[in-house]
Amino acid sequence: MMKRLALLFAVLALVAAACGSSSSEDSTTTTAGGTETTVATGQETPSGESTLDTVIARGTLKCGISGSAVGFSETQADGSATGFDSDYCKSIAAAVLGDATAVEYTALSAAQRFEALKNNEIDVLIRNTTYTQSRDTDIGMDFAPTTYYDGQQLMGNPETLPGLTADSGFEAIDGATVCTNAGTTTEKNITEGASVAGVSITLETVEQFPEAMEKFKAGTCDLVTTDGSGLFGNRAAEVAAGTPGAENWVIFPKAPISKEPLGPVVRQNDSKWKDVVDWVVFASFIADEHGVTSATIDSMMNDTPELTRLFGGEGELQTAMGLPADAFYQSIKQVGNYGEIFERNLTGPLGLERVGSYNMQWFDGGLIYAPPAR
Ligand SMILES: N[C@@H](CCC(=O)N[C@@H](CS)C(=O)NCC(=O)O)C(=O)O
Repeated sequence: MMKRLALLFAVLALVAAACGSSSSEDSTTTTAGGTETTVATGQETPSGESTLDTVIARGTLKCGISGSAVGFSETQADGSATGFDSDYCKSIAAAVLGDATAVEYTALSAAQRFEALKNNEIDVLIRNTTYTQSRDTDIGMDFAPTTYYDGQQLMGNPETLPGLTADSGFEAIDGATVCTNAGTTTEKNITEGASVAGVSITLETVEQFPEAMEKFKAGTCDLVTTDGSGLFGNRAAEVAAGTPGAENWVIFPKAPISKEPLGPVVRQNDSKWKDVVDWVVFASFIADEHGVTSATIDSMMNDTPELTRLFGGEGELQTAMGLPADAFYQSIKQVGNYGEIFERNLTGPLGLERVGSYNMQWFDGGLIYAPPAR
């Protein structure tokens, strides 16, 4: 009898330990790559309230950005930021707080970003971040709609790699030292791609992508690799800065080696907040779809019943989400629609074309598609 009781207690102890280990979902574990972290999968906000309540009570939005991603988020001397990603921080602040300037930016490296979100250092992460299965599940994030459909490419200098052209492929990188920043899909894709193609590379990772650019210019790295938009932006910036030969740097292969759907990220299980971030993005898509811009919104906001609802008139749905009725009017009025944000940050200054890319509206052959506002 005593033996059976002892066995029962031993089994119960094991069960308890197993239950205990499930609560260790709250602990941080480093993946094999050493760059991404697994975070809590349970309640993510400190006191059980939605991040929406926290942001409203604080009166500012804490937005995690890169701060050094050309065209996407570049920190300015006064602490503000410019770029496609940081404009979405502003759109969220305009919607929730009525003020696009009510944003505190935190510059984060790729390797730091998910931990910062997990630790409530930021309310939303908008940092060239690719939506992947592991980030959505194992790492405990939730992804808002994709705002930029990207793909990974490489960049090289044909003066040091003779014969390199935009038509080159993996064969051109055999034996090369390839540099990128750590904690990214980039390092995984290039390692996997080279192995599948049967070529051998030396991968060197740095903390921030600008360091990879410095090594590339110094000749320590034969090639750099990241999202195509990043390569395009960096090359344009170097040409503008007068870096000798930068205009001849080759971005290849023509067909990117991966899919990199980039967009805002929130902590998982914070559905009220995710709805807000989702619909700020969708509102920018719908305004773009109807040609409603920051300049035309006052005259066009009642052109269709959907626009009337979306911008706070009859049938509006924003107050039911915990937002002011005019939340999306403020986003568009203060920051602009999707096309304006794209043009202002990417096409205008860098020559990154939206036309012909997946970032066109669905009716123009692209993937930008918002559900109906009703
Ligand atoms: N989209 C990839 C790559 C993200 C990434 O780090 N992109 C570079 C390309 S521009 C970047 O943001 N660099 C700026 C920095 O390192 O601060 C990911 O989510 O892992």
